[in-house]
Amino acid sequence: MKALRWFVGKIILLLNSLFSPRGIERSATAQQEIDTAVANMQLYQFETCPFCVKVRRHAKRLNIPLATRNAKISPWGQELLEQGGKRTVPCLRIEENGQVTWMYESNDIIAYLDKRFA
Ligand SMILES: N[C@@H](CCC(=O)N[C@@H](CS)C(=O)NCC(=O)O)C(=O)O
Repeated sequence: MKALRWFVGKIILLLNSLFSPRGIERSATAQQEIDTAVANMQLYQFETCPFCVKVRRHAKRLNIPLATRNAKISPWGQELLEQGGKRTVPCLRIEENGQVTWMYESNDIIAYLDKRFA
């Protein structure tokens, strides 16, 4: 089962890199504003989780440099559990005006990114 999961994970990563989405283009100024706005967000994720791949691909399509934190590696998994409330990925940590929001659910994250950056 573990070997199968490893194999499927590798296939997901291969397909993801073969069919990598093209990012939208912006003026240097507009891109700079986006880069600044996204600097207070981090995506807690697993490399081969299909829901995480979906969010990462969407971020690539929107051309936003979304920082990722591998929740399988210490201390991110523990931090996600303790501060977010559960270890499920993907989860987007958003820090705004000193307030932190932990957003779970890939579709909600994608909708949020669209609202902010599309
Ligand atoms: N409906 C969720 C599904 C997320 C999900 O099932 N994530 C799995 C990884 S692919 C997970 O975090 N499972 C809990 C765990 O592995 O601890 C979404 O779309 O974000």
